[in-house]
Amino acid sequence: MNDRATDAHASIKAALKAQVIETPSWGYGNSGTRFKVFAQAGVPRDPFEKLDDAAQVHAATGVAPVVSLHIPWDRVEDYAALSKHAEDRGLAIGAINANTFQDDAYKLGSVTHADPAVRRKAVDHLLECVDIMDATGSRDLKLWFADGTNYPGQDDITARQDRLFECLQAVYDRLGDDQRLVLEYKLFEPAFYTTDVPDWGTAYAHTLKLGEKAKVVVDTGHHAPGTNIEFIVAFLLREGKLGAFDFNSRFYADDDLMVGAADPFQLFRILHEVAKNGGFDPARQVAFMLDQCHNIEAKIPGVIRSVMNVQEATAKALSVDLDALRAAQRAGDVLGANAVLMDAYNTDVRPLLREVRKEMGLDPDPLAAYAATGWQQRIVAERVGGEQAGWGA
Ligand code: PSV
Ligand code: MN
Repeated sequence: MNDRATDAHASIKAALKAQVIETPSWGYGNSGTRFKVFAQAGVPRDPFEKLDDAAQVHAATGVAPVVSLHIPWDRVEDYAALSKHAEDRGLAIGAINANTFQDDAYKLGSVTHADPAVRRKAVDHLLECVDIMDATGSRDLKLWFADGTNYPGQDDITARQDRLFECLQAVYDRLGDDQRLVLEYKLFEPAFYTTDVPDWGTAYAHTLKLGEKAKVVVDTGHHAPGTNIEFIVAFLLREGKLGAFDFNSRFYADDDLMVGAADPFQLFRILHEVAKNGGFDPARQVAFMLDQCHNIEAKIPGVIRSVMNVQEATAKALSVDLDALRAAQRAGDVLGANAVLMDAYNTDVRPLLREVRKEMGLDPDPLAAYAATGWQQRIVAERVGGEQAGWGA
């Protein structure tokens, strides 16, 4: 290796060691489609046990020390105790995901509902989530609204935007100095005609109006097929409005499959924009979260595999020779520029990641490391009785 290559190698390794991937509490619980939830043996029965499983993922990978919660699925009596439970296992509480989509009152919407009493109920829940952030040290309130309409004429599109903004403003005003509101968009589902926050433009406009503490969440499964997600990422980063990712992969709609499973090249292209635009710098405060459901695969190994997929795409993205890329771009060398990018994508970064893990004092193979702990056999034997956690459907 020449000096330049040695420096690049060292800085890629440093960035990989510093990476933080946030895992979702609901990924450890039972889940399924709207047709069937398949229960698995050993699944957690409460949020404390979910954190115990998340700690296994962190122990095996060394880069997953943060766990997002979902309220009410993770509602507990004592949030300080939950936060302490996390801390004792080397974890921290990440985003608090609000839920205004599973109550009968929300049939026609939550924060966009025509009835002020329903909007009040929704805002009260969002404010409860901010209280939970205070108690757990969480930085981010993550908002996704199932709000929308199924039929033309059902409700007034503009009035719904007005109601949405008014509610967002009330919640934004309650945030502490170091807290943020991150707004997630999704093209459709459960509403099929209009959705009130369907795309990044709508999320961007609302967060821009709200202020500095409001950012956009890009859930990779929430776009129309063929959407250029890396463009959205580049744009939001440029505007300082990229708050977080919800990583998962999709073949059809919001499939919530393991990130990097369906289209690893897309994940690489997205993370290339992140790397090129400084998005891995902790000061930019981009949260790299998973939002997945492991319906048929083993859950803890499924989360570990997902973390590894993000690491691999990150290592490739960090391997792009940006000087060579920019030189080719300036020269109008279309094929040369494309080749620089493809060289990085086609690099086998697995040996590099094994090296990184060894230097972090970890087993180079996280899945083998997890299997060797015997944790899976232990939870299957011990977690009997009680009600297994699920996503509440
Ligand atoms: C909605 O589809 C979503 O992506 C949001 O992030 C939710 O909070 C999450 O899934 C879990 O339901
Ligand atoms: Mn999501």
